[in-house]
Amino acid sequence: MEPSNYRPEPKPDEPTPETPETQLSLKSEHGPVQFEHPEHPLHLKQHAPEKKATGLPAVLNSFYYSWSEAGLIRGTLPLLQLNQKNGFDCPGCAWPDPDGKRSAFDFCENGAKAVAHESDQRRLTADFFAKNSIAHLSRESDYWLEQQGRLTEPMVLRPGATHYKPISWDDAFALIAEELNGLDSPNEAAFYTSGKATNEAAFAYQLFVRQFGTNNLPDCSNMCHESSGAALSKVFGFGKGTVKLEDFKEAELVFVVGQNPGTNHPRQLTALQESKRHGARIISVNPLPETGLMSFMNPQEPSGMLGIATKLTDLFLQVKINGDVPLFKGLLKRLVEWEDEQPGSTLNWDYIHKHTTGIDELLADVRTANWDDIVAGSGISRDQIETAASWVKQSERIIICWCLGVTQHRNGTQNVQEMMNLLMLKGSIAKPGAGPCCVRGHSNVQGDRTMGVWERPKAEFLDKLAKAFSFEPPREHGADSQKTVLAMHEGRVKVLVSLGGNFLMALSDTRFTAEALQKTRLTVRIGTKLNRADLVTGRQSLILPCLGRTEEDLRPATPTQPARVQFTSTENSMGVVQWSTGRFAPASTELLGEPDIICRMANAVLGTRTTIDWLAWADEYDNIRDGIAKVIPGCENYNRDVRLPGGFYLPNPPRENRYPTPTGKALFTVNPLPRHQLQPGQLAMTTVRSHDQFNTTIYGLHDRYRGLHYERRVVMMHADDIKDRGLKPLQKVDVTSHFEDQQRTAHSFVVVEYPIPRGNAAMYYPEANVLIPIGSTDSVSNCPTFKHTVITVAPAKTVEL
Ligand SMILES: Nc1nc2c(c(=O)[nH]1)N[C@H]1C(S)=C(S)[C@@H](COP(=O)(O)OP(=O)(O)OC[C@H]3O[C@@H](n4cnc5c(=O)[nH]c(N)nc54)[C@H](O)[C@@H]3O)O[C@H]1N2
Ligand SMILES: Nc1nc2c(c(=O)[nH]1)N[C@H]1C(S)=C(S)[C@@H](COP(=O)(O)OP(=O)(O)OC[C@H]3O[C@@H](n4cnc5c(=O)[nH]c(N)nc54)[C@H](O)[C@@H]3O)O[C@H]1N2
Ligand SMILES: [Mo]
Repeated sequence: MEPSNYRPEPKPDEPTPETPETQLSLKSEHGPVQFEHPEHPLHLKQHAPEKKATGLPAVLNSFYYSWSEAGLIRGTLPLLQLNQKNGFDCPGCAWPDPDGKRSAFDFCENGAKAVAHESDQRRLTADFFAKNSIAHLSRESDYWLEQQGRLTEPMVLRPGATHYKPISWDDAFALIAEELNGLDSPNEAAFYTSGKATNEAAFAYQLFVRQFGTNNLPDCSNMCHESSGAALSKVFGFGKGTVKLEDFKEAELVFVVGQNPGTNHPRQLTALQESKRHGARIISVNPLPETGLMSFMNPQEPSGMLGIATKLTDLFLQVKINGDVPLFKGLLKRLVEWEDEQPGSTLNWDYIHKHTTGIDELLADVRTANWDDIVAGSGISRDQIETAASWVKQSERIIICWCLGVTQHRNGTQNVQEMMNLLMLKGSIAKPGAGPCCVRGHSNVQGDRTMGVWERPKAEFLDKLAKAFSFEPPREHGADSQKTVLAMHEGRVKVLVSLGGNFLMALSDTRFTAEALQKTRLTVRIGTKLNRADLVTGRQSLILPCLGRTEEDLRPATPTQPARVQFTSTENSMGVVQWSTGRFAPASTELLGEPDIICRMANAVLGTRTTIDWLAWADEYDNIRDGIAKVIPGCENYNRDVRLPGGFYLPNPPRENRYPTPTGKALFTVNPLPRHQLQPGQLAMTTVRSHDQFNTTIYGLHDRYRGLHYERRVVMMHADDIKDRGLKPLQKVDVTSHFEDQQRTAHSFVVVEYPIPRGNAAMYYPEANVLIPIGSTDSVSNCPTFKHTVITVAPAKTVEL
């Protein structure tokens, strides 16, 4: 088998302060730094996309990758503990674990890679930072940076310094306190969260930030499912999906929209297989024929290991990029036509009358929608819409699953709302086998929101926080991720603290975000591995290394107490909260748990201005959980319930047909067809993840299912679109994006022929982020339009990168 990972050699040359700025680098007081690194290690190899997902190759790949990163023992043991009731929560995606018995192999290839990446045997020591300037490091690829191993001790980059130097934890916290307390207003600081942070870390963090005095709590959710939260809150009065894992057995029809589960949520394929085995049909809606959607070999079954696959998708609707509102409007229109022809035949009036408002406006909108616009906008024929609509008509129990292909658009919120209209017309909610299934990304992104990490907190939440901790939290809404970048760029935000993640590479408009970061006084990142956000920094920068999920957070014995292990807890995509505890020796004795770091930081920054004994919280996470119990609905007995085997479900009103909207009913919404006016030569471009990455962390250079190997700087295009532009497959090109009167160019990509609709293109995230305009966001949720950028593609010019 081809290796999933490879080890490039570092470049020996050291840039000098005189090195000129290039397309990809900026000057800074720390030397010239590259905010992006184009990597062409080997030549692109393209095979036909694979036809079946998972099975033996995936299991072999898991072990192969784990052993090469972590060694035989440290590589294998964590895999067997993944997602077990007494093990740790998978640091990969947020797909839930079964409530009942769990198989020892209940992990997926990509969960295994996430674990192995953390179990890395290599170490980044002070010596490494002494040898390598940040200018030098920035000339290495993102892949190379994370390959250097685990961070082992706190490091600081001082004003004008070219190298990071070690700093003690206490001095690091003192520096943060000095910078934060020196600001003119608490709103001059922002506190980012990546969705891996556990509930304890998230709760302590948001409380610290609010006691400090701001709601500037941007998070990765702002760039991810913000549109889902906005839509679900408006429609149902509650921002989460309602489906449980067992519902998949009872569904008659399952939609999978804008999602690539074979790569990003592999364990979802088992649930879809269950649906099929219980007689359900599956409709997939995607511009790309993703392998995992089509058929699946279950690695937990002998037949799956032998390569016998279950066909998953019964109807593949290959929508155009952003064709989802037109498609769903077509389905709604056909249902309403049948209902108008034969009243009572198609819609669930009982549900509509009892539980909803707004039906008249919806019917008027749907009746006047034009079939030509629907077909042109969606790219789906009347015949296919007819088939899909007839299946909807015949089904009472419908699940709609969706992810980023739906949310990251200018009308992402409306995409979700239009899908919810369909469920509501059919009364397909609040019953077994039916409802919205909003498939979350990061393993605890949903939990972080539950715990209060949100820049626009509700008044009730702040009231409870105020009462529980006797302080007056700030009421003014804070900045989300996009607004934080703009505020840093304008000099209004001067300190950025990141709880995990990679703010630089995850955000849109990489050059603009890099400039914004460089204008700050201090950037702080709590992380496990080095990434580019540690190299494109403020005037000063701190790297605070933390324990990973797999590692034991051990408190040694004291004269008064025996040794204790601290555990944490997370919430999955379906609202189940459970504990997670690492079993392995930490990568370094200097590492601290994330909650520990946050509480010590809070103690240093807030000093006597706090009502909380932060050091007691740092020492014993039960104290944090007692705090959670006072504030978060459904967590009243948190310390007890979280210890239950398999955890507990959080309350979910719409699951019980209760809708906490202003009217107490679910709301039908009217969602206009998006209008896109592409000029001649332009394409609509979407960004996707490969099979060998977790967000900005690149594990290797194989996108196995799509058949693309050894190159990530690709533009997937329809064969005729390549020909029309006088290009050839595998030709080197430059890509330019067009937004308002702005243009951005990304150099040195390769065109590949791919079965994608005409007029569409796909590129990988994060390489394409230089093209995504900072100002292009969803009009309601402000989520960046990562799935729709207007581009042109032209033969490559030779430029100095
Ligand atoms: N292994 C692995 N697992 C992950 C992640 C990872 O990077 N690696 N990331 C995690 C995170 S944070 C998240 S949020 C999720 C992301 O999970 P996904 O949403 O599956 O991730 P993407 O690769 O962005 O895929 C989006 C899908 O939408 C399709 N698409 C693009 N544009 C459109 C459109 O206009 N309409 C429709 N209907 N479809 C469209 C694409 O072809 C692609 O199949 O996965 C999580 N799990
Ligand atoms: N073009 C484009 N851009 C996108 C997207 C897209 O689809 N297209 N998707 C968006 C989405 S959905 C998301 S969620 C964001 C992701 O944005 P982020 O969450 O900010 O990015 P990640 O790549 O997940 O973060 C990786 C880093 O997290 C750190 N890390 C890993 N494990 C731990 C841990 O246990 N603790 C701590 N403290 N740190 C840890 C490591 O140092 C690693 O380098 O990107 C967004 N950006
Ligand atoms: Mo995400």
